Amino acid sequence: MTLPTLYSFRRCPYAMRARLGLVLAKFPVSLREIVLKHKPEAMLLASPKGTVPVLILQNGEVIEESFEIMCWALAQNDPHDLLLTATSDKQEAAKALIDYNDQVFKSWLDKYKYADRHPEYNEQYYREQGEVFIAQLENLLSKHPQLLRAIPCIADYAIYPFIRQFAHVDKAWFEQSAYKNVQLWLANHLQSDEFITVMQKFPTWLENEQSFVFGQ
Ligand SMILES: N[C@@H](CCC(=O)N[C@@H](CS)C(=O)NCC(=O)O)C(=O)O
Repeated sequence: MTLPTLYSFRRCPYAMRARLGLVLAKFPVSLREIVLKHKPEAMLLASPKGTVPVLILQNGEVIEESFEIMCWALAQNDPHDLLLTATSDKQEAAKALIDYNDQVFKSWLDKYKYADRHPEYNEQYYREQGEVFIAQLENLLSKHPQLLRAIPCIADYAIYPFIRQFAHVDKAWFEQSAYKNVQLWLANHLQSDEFITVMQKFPTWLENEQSFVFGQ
């Protein structure tokens, strides 16, 4: 049986999110690890916008947004209701958190990571803008161990790869910060089997056009 093809880049938080969705759904794909500076022609033909992740289904359908890949994978198999189909208010809350992450937090994160390329403000300023979201997560995590309930849902998995990047910009600062619930939540996810699986290293597809079965 041919598997769907996933174009992926190990260190991209959007691609991590998509791989997490596939692993959580136990849905295997044929993974092609790419290099952002040399995107394969076949990927650009399928998805001219040129971002990873891209999932190409057996029927030729192309899914080129990481959140949609998660939703597609979980729609195939979601024993823990990570999609929150049973609670529409939580489903909306999850979507709102993910939208804020992608539309607002991510751009502050990029400026915090590369503050020297954005001299309008300093690193601390960019970190403080990012902290608005971190404080919101801290508040949610003070109510339950995961963002919207006792066990993780799609929002936890879609968001923590980005919080990991934020924490890594200045680890010492993050570890001494007041965000104790976020620290614990992040540390637990980073030690999880799913995260270890999604961070496996694969040779790039460009070199020998070799794909790897991922997510079994
Ligand atoms: N909205 C997209 C964003 C994906 C995205 O921006 N991925 C980055 C890598 S982290 C990318 O491919 N950038 C293209 C490039 O750097 O050339 C999604 O959710 O999948």
